[in-house]
Order: sequence, then C-alpha cells, then structure tokens
Amino acid sequence: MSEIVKRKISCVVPVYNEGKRVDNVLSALVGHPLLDEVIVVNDGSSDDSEEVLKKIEGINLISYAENRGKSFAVMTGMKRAKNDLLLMIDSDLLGLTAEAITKLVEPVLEGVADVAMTLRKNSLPIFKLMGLDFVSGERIFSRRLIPNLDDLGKLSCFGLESHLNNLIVEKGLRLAIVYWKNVITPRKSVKFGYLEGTMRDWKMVREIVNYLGYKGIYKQIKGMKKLIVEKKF
Ligand SMILES: Nc1nc2c(ncn2[C@@H]2O[C@H](COP(=O)(O)OP(=O)(O)O)[C@@H](O)[C@H]2O)c(=O)[nH]1
Ligand SMILES: [Mg+2]
Repeated sequence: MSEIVKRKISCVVPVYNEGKRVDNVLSALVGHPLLDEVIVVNDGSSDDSEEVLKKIEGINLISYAENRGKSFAVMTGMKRAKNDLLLMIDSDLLGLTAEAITKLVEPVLEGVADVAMTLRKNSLPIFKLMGLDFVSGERIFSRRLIPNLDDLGKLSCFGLESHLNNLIVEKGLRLAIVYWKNVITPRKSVKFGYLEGTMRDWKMVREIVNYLGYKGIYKQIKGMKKLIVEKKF
C-alpha cells in the first residue's frame, strides 16, 4: 500500500453463538495496524461466546442479555465507534487473516472507492457470476453513509445489508468488490444443523424479500452493479 491517507477505522463485530469461530476471526482483527478499535457486540448467545470473548484482550466488548438481532447489535456497536470509517466483519468467517482485512480496507483508504465489500470463496455461484454478493456482511464505509444510526435498530435481523445497499445506491457511491479467495462463510446448515439451518436460511431470504420485494432486489443489484469501480481487488 503506497500512499494511503491515515484515516482511522472502527471495526464492529456482531456475535451470536459463535464460541467456536469467533476466536480466529478476532485474532485477524485485534492488533491489526489499520484498525483503531475492535468493538464486539454479543447479545443473548446461549453458547460459550461470552466466556470466550471475556478472555480476549484488546477488544471493546458490549454484551446484553436479550437477543435483539444482528441489525440492532451492529447499530449498538456503531454508536460506540470513535471513528469516521466503519468496518463490519461477521464473527463466523473461516480462514480470515490480517491480510484479507488489509485487502478489504485498502480501496477506501487509497481513495479508489467510497465503500468496499467482499465476495467470498463460497459466495453463491450466481453472486460470483454477477461479481457482487449483495448480502455480504463484510464492508467498510464512512459513517456519513448512514444519516441516522437509530434507523438500523428498527430493521429486521437481516435487513441491515439491504438497507445499507439502498443508501449506497441512493448516494451513488463508488463501490469496490474485494475477492476473498480463501475466506469462507459457513452455511447455516453447518452452524445449526440441516433442519434449523434451512429454516434460518429461509427466514433470512424472507426478511430480505419483505424489506425490498423481488423488484426491489433486482433494482438494488442493478443499481449496485453500476457503481462498481473497474479496478480489480
Ligand atoms: N450480536 C448478534 N449477532 C448476530 C445475530 N444474528 C446473527 N449475528 C451475527 O451476524 C453474523 C451473520 O449472521 P449469520 O447467521 O452467520 O448470517 P449469514 O452469514 O448471512 O448466514 C454472524 O457473525 C453472527 O454471529 C444477533 O442476533 N445478534
Ligand atoms: Mg454467516
């Protein structure tokens, strides 16, 4: 990275029952030279996430007992964030490294894009074909993207990404897609077992469709595709 402007980054990590996976994710984040702070929000996990998190030094841990969904958790973390640049990272990623984080934040730090988001090794084939995984949870952007953080708290658990996408399209921001060729997001059936995993997948799809509608999804993808910068990352 040659001439990057030193803009400080606050990283927000939502955690819900990720005791098995969160340790590795945080080891890629804590102490990363480009991250100023790592804020972790754990709400109502019923596994050992809280115990695992309490042992990790160098994080800013926010915990509350009631499970209020990912959107609310991310909003809570962002309200605590000190910096203009906000980086969202899911806590269940497999194979995450400090280099992958550098690769994701670089386009924004270098001023090539306003927003950067990932396309992961196991993003759906159709997303790979499109060159856009519009539901990806890993993104970096300026907090100016979100006029009112409280709006996030009102979204359904998985409405967050769709809401942010709408704001990106509305504002016509330059979008970088960063290919993470070694990072995987585990399928819900792996995390929760086949039956519960499938039910949760459908719930997520329903929430996105309820929020955007089928036409809205098409419009959003089309709008985002137009904003993707040419340079490959
Ligand atoms: N704090 C918090 N985090 C959540 C909640 N639901 C999901 N997450 C986290 O958000 C990220 C994405 O959720 P996940 O279930 O993996 O969705 P997927 O990646 O779209 O399949 C993971 O890091 C989860 O731990 C929640 O209710 N509260
Ligand atoms: Mg996931």
